[in-house]
Amino acid sequence: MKAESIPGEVHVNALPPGGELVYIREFIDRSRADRIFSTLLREPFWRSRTINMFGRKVMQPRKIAFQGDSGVSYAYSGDVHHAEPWHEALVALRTEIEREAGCEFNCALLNLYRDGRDSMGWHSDDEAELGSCPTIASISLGAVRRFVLRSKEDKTTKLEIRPAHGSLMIMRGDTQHHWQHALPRTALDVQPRINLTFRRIVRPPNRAVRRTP
Ligand SMILES: O=C(O)CCC(=O)C(=O)O
Repeated sequence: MKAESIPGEVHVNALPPGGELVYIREFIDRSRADRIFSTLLREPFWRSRTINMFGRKVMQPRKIAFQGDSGVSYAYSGDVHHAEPWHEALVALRTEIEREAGCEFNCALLNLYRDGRDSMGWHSDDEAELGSCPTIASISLGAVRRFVLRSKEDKTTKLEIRPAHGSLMIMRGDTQHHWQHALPRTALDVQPRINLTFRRIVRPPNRAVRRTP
């Protein structure tokens, strides 16, 4: 399976046996996407984090930030993170994404992939604090990278998307129950990419932490 895209088109991919992925190629117009990308890239809030894997501390291959409403916490990368205030560039964007997705978000995880060596390993966004069928809305900015999904039931069943600069991808329904996703590293010479994933924390984390390599 492969989702091809043409400008402005909306793709809705059913993900049997459960879940749905919506891809909107030109959710943010080019000049605004350029502005948000270059503003966020310059911000000092990006952090390198370690993750505990099999008793060892490993540096995560990307930089991250976590922003949201006051008092929101999220357990990931081996720790509980408390939301920093929303960056002004994300405030209007959040409302537009909520309108599109038909639900509300109270936080966003920001990922900065500096080059092709930065990546995100296979995982599902299935932490208990996101509730049982979370809607995850993901904005891509900057370099185009491969975003891949694979079925948990049959790991050879895959879907690949190359999210465009300014695009929006929404995973909803049972997607996190049946599918994992990843952003693989690449040997290609690629420029930085920023990804903003808007989420809704529905209950406080219980320190059962997400470990995403
Ligand atoms: O950078 C991406 O598109 C993937 C981000 C992701 O998988 C996550 O934040 O859970």
